[in-house]
Amino acid sequence: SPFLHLKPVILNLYRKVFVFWKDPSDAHVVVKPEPEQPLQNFTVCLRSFTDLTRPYGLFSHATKAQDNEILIFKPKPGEYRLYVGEEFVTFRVPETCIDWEHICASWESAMGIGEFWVNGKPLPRKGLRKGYSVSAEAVIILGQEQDSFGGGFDLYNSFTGEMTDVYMWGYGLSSGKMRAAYQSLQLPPSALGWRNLQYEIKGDVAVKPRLKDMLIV
Ligand SMILES: *[C@@H]1O[C@H](CO)[C@@H](O)[C@H](O)[C@H]1NC(C)=O
Ligand SMILES: [Ca+2]
Repeated sequence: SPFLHLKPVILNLYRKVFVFWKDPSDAHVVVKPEPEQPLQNFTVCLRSFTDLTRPYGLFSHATKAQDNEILIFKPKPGEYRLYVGEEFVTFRVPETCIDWEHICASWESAMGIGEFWVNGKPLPRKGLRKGYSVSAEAVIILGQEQDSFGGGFDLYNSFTGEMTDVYMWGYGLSSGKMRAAYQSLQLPPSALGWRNLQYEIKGDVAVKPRLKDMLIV
């Protein structure tokens, strides 16, 4: 597994961002959740800033069996895809000006309901993969879409821009906590957290202080 060679830095990235500055690129960031466990429920949140109009992968959780085990992918402006266990649902979002965009995606196996929140507001819920369990032995990568375990990137599906506030929980966040994530308020303990992120940068990604005109305090 790529983790055998992972020498992760564990850092509080508060008020910092990853700058994915090369386009196209195979650059990415490997992140490691704690604990690693099979998931019947999850929530992933992150904030991104880009002027890309081509497709790109933001959050890619792949196992040896399935590369799109959990995937948040933007095929074009105004659309996000949430994949769970190789199936996906599409969430349509208003096309906005170039600004920071905060998203949270959650899924619960019992009913197979997926939620997608953009800038603190929910979109109509959609269903997929009822009764499924997301496998724990995964590689989680920011800024690329995996087509094989830990790799198989399409350089023209890479993310270029800035990313911050990446979190993952092994349960569905309440509406109040979804809004709290958008507002950068106090959040419950998470499997992946921006303030204690276990990560390794691969390639042309820089850690920089966030710019002052960022929307959120
Ligand atoms: C997943 O979420 C459902 C609904 O909130 C809950 O009933 C169930 O116990 C959760 N499963 C796990 C393993 O946490
Ligand atoms: Ca894939």
